[in-house]
Amino acid sequence: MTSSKYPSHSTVIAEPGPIDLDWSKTALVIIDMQRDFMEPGGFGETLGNDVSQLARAIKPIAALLGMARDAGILVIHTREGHLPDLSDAPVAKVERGAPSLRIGDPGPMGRILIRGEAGHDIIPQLYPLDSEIVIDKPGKGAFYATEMGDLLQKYGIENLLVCGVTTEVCVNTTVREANDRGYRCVVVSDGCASYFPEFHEMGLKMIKAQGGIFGWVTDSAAILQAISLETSKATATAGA
Ligand code: C5J
Repeated sequence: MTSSKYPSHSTVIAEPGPIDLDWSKTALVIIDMQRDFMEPGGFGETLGNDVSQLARAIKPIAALLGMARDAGILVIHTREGHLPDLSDAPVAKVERGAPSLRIGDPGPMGRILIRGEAGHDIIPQLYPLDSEIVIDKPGKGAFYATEMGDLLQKYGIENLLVCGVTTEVCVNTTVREANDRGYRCVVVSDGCASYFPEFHEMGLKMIKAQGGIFGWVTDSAAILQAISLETSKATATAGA
């Protein structure tokens, strides 16, 4: 964290209980906000999903992204996708189900879920800055076959604020991977979405159940409020 305008740590109201976050050891992880999942003609729609269900996560993520950029909190974007020759795509993944187009097939936004194609890119509203980290992942989790673990270690990160799509697939898989590696994961409920609202609800419940078996759940307002409360306390103390 590089800005003195923000506190060094804050207590965030969350479930199953509040969590104190040292912002210098916290990264904002934005999972797979790609055109392939968010827009018509991409991977998500080929699977028969209503992609409009995911749009609700954009505004809360944009608010968190703005705060993180302002405060100098490490931002990591992820993208699910495969190499053009599909050498990193398991046959079991490519051949699964009965999609209208399979991974690698040409679609309206280029080849489905292939790195470098328009559909693989992140939506304009949340587009990464050149200075931000973008992790390309072949799987659902952000740690499998990626540099995620090394990067978090390099930056001294202990806590992850996780948002993105979809709640029960790539968000949950990443949180489970991170939890096993010792990271505290705080999942932002309104910054996640699913094609299936009931899976979104259950995906969040699974994380915070049993005393927070995989992590914590909060919302974007609670994070923004925790930061601004601590900031106003610091300002009042400085002025006393
Ligand atoms: C899916 C993802 N749902 N990003 N990927 O296949 O959640």
